[in-house]
Amino acid sequence: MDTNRHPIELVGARTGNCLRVAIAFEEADLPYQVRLLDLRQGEQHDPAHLALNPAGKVPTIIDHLGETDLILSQSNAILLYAAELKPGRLLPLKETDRAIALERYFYFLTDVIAVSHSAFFLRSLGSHVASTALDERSNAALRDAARFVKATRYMGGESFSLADIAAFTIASVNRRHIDWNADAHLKRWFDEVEQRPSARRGMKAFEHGNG
Ligand SMILES: N[C@@H](CCC(=O)N[C@@H](CS)C(=O)NCC(=O)O)C(=O)O
Repeated sequence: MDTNRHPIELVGARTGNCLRVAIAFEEADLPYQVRLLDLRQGEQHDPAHLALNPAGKVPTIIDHLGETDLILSQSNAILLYAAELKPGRLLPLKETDRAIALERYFYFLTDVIAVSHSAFFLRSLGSHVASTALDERSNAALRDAARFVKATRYMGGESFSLADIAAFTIASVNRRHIDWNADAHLKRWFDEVEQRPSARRGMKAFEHGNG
């Protein structure tokens, strides 16, 4: 663990957006401290949290840098910040390799995760036909990612990257929609990431906080 910096405060709950951040901090060996909010109790709308994130959402991080604190929301911006703090840990150093890893990262964010979130929202409104269609679209994109891990060990190339973190959290949530017997490459990749210490620790970060 990097002990030369203050722990980053990670305000969140056990949701996919927050878990991605925790796994990224674990993988990058960035010290962090979880502050749990109870979303069901509406703690994200408490004035203290709204002062940090006026949208009333999680995750939000506070990086205590000394004179000024960096307060950052948007899980995917936080992941990119973590990647910048620890070059080579979450994205490849070589530009062309990094471009491919980012291409895959955005594939999971936009074609899989965003579509799945839209389906969830529509279902909460009672629009079952539309939500089922979007779920199928998201799951098909996830299954199609098998071609990435057929070509390389990880989703974004030969090294573990943000692409794997994005893919892993949504694959965990939707694991019952994947026919794991039908694609050995996807299963090999998922099993490997699931056993990775950063993923194991990150997935538990919001159970009781981590510090
Ligand atoms: N695009 C934002 C989405 C943030 C978001 O919607 N967070 C959810 C939890 S995953 C939340 O705070 N929900 C509580 C609420 O909307 O009241 C991100 O990636 O961080």
